[in-house]
Amino acid sequence: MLIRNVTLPGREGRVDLRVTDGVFAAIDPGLAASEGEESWDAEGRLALPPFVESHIHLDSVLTAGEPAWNQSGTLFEGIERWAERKELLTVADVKARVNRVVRQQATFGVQYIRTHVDVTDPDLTALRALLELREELADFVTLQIVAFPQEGICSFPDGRALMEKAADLGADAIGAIPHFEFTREYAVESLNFACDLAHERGLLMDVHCDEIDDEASRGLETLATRAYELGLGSRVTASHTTAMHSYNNAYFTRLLRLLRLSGINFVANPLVNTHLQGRIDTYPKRRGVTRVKELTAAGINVSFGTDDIQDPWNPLGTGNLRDVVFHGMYVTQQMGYGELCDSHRFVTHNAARTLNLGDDYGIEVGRPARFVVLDAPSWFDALNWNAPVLRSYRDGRLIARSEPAVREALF
Ligand code: 17E
Ligand code: FE2
Repeated sequence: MLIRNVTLPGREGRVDLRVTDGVFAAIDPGLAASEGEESWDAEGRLALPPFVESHIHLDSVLTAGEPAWNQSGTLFEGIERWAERKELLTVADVKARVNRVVRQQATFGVQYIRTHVDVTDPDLTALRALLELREELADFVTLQIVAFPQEGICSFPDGRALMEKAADLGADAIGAIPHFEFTREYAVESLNFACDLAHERGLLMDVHCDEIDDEASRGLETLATRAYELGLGSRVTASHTTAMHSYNNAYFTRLLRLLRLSGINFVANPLVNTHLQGRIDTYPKRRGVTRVKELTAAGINVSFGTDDIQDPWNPLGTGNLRDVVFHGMYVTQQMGYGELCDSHRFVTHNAARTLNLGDDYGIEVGRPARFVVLDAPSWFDALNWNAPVLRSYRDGRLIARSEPAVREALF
């Protein structure tokens, strides 16, 4: 198969992509279609590697208002509302909602999803559903499952045993939630437990870390230290880290050295954290997004995630990562032309690094032919105009498509 005349980010001129046996066989200008070879002219449109959703809670999608809405807009009321909905979960219910959202995200060019799944449930219902879906959907999307203890590891009955059970059942990554534990001691203990579990089992880690407007919430220093000492480094991710927004600069500057040394990744969720954080501030009201610009400048890997879609923590959302980048660039004040041109990286290459996707990801000869073609000549235009993903290919197979949007002024 030949996809002719695509634009690649950072490369002058148009190139053709030849795909043979599901792999990029050649990437060059002016390739000639061979006899009978299927070919499509992209007419200069942008091709990118698939989008990577580096942080979402698929178990709770499409449950907003069931049985009650989050009226205060705080993280903590969200956790209470979710606890009510969690009682009603069945495997069939979770699978139906997740199937819908995964297909929705596929139409926006997403092919990799790291999902947190609440394991503070004695039946582990959501985890069982997601483990089934990871297999059933594997030809279309790579699902990475984080065992996420929404109500704590040390503060929830049998929390440690549930985490171990989740690892036994096949979770890909271990989570934690230090800022929700009853005490600072439990916060540290839960992080030590989670790091040891990930280390022993050879699993990835992704911690909901300091998602609170409390500058004294300092789980991150413990996580980064353990990651450093155990040599877990880039296999570890600190998600949210919104307390970092409130850290004093002296503390942050000292912390930055450790973060760099540790090699851990960060995920910011700019849509949801600008909604959940700052809720008990009067004015000035904090934005509550971690220090993306400063971490990036220090050479630390940061990606952006959706966090959630129409659930107790976010009444809105479609799963289009363009919206996350669009808002994220505004709220982190990364609006320089060069920053905007590169900003797809927060949901492509940087996110792939968060997921530890390795050398299989990217539009390069010899790699799996996974890519999307957007209806725009550049990422700058695609971002600005919310250009649809016209085609999404996975190992050379077309797995999702959309039509160009038609808009015209009638005067
Ligand atoms: N759970 C949590 O602890 N934090 C969040 N932002 C969401 C769920 C969405
Ligand atoms: Fe989250």
